[in-house]
Amino acid sequence: MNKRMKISMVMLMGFLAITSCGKKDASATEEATETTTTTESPEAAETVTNVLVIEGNDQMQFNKSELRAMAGKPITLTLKHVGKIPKEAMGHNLVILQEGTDEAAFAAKAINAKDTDYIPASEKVSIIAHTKLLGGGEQDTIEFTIDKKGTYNFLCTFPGHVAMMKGTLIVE
Ligand SMILES: [Cu+2]
Repeated sequence: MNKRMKISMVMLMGFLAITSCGKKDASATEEATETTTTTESPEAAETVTNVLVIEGNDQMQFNKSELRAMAGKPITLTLKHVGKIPKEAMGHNLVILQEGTDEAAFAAKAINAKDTDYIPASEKVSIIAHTKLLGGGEQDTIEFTIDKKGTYNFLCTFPGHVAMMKGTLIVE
């Protein structure tokens, strides 16, 4: 085998190793996460649950309809718009409402709040927390704490999106 061939063989093998490794790593991590959550004590699990990540896409969907967090501890929530359409046409936000808020009435008021990115100033008391309005490729992280255990509705207030983009945040 001449030197040049050897080099290209080594490079090819290195490339194969990287690509196959990447796949292996991903499944190994998943397995590891599963085992740790089952073996860890409930106290240890609590510390990881308050980091929430949710995605919105160009099909007007969140990738989760249920989020869970612990009461009385700071919650870090990241909304990622994984689509490509700008916010003027496919804007997404995530607004968490106080318990007992009439979601339909809230969304109807939000439609008229274009100047404030569809966050209606008159309804501030009904809002626990909200992200910015995002376009494709953008993301926003917010931090808030909910002391009272309960089930809180969340929604995207971009006009028309609430029909598809809503869910519940369960605080335990
Ligand atoms: Cu939306």
